[in-house]
Amino acid sequence: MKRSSTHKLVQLLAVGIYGLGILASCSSKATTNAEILKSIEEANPKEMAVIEAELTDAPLVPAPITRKTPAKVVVRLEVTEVVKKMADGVDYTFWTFGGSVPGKFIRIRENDEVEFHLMNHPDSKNPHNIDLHAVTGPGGGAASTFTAPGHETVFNFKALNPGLYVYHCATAPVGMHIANGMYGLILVEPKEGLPKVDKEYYVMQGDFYTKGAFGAPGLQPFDMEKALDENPSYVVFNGSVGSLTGDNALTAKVGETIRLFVGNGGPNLVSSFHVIGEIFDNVYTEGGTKIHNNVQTTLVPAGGSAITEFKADVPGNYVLVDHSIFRAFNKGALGMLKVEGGEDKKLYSGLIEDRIYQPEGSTVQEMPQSATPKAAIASNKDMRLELGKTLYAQNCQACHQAEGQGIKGAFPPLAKSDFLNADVNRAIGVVAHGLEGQIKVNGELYNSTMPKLKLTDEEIANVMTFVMNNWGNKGGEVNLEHVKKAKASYKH
Ligand code: HEC
Ligand SMILES: [Cu+2]
Repeated sequence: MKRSSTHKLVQLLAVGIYGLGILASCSSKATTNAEILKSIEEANPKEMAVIEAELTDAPLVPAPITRKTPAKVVVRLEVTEVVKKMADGVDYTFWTFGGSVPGKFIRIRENDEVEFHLMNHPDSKNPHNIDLHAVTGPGGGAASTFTAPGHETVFNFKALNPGLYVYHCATAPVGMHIANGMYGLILVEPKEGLPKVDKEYYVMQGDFYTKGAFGAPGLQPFDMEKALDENPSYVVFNGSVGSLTGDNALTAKVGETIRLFVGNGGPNLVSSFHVIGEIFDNVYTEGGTKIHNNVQTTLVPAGGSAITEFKADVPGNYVLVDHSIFRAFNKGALGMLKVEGGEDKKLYSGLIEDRIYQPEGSTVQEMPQSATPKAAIASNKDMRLELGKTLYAQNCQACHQAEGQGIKGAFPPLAKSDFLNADVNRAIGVVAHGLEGQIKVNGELYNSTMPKLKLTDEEIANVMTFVMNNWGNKGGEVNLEHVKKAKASYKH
């Protein structure tokens, strides 16, 4: 204590003289003693604190760094090879930094000196190493961290550049190690820290290559052919389909500021990261220092990152996607941010009106008196089936899929649906009113939202007749009477 306070005094004196010198020689630039002291401390810290790094699993990130000086930070990261869920009913042997995909989030400060320990669990079948893009040095650390199962390697590095960096395994075959999930993010906070926000989350995209197609059940092996063709069966956030939906959704309150640390492990695809219904106020493009304002979609390269910030102004569900949109709706790259709080109708009104639009000269003019649109009326079951087929393609197929098979974890099947066949009235009600909340279909839980669609009773009868007479459902005809009754008795 005493020693360091005398040190301080000597240093302050030195700073004082140095500062006077600067002030005398350069009057245009006001430099305070405190600033000079700080810069001296930065350059040669006296006694560096030794800190054990706090590591977190996605979507959580360690707390912001409040230290004003660099420290010696000890990072211990353990590689394990584990079987985990890729999607409902689909398993995969992931190779992980810390037990899950993406790897643990590491948070350090510019000029920190990191003592990095890489442990490879004795049960692993492969050697692994680590290349941290935040490291200046051969292989980003890979050259010093080749670690056989049951071994631990150690190396030190100094975090020279602030930014959000990807780390990944770089053991041959490199592509396969990355394709199996060996990547994560390390944040090097700038000396001055990042501006305070209310919520911070960790989201990392990756593409996966399985022998079976999307949704094919069971333990799926890695498919080298598909990886070479860059034709993934899965593109997901945080290691699995549904990792950020339903109960796993990110949350925020109206008025809060949100920062997403977004990474892309690849191995192959570039992400067009977008949050449906939000505009990023700030994007630290490619995880660097430059901030772009008012961005809709930001590119996150394979092996790259971005930091996005926005304020939650309007309550509702916001969907995180790779805007290469088939990946989102058909391969898993879809997450959810639930924003709760009061509405401000000035910012977003919700639907105010839905009325018939008939431009002048429009051909739809047979019933000028009527407020309802002219729709084809089915006079028999065959006609219902015919019309229902088109209605299905236009209104349902995007979610429930062409053969009514649905998408596991997101959209329940209509094909052989026990939910549907057990109570057709209830199903009609679902189509007429929409549905929110948890339901069980063929043994799978769904906890999502089916929107209220704008269909007439006639159209509902047709599309439901079509659904009931296809894909192994129990048949029958749904007519106008059924729809009216079902609507009247519907409660959910
Ligand atoms: C935007 C996506 C979407 C569209 C479009 C959509 N649905 Fe759904 N549907 C869902 C979701 C999600 C659920 C489950 C809701 C829940 O979890 O509470 C669902 C549930 C259902 C169910 C009950 C569960 C089952 O599998 O039997 C039926 C029946 C149904 N939808 C029929 C239809 C029909 C018919 C159409 C077209 C007229 C349609 N849906 C259009 C998303 C959609
Ligand atoms: Cu590896």
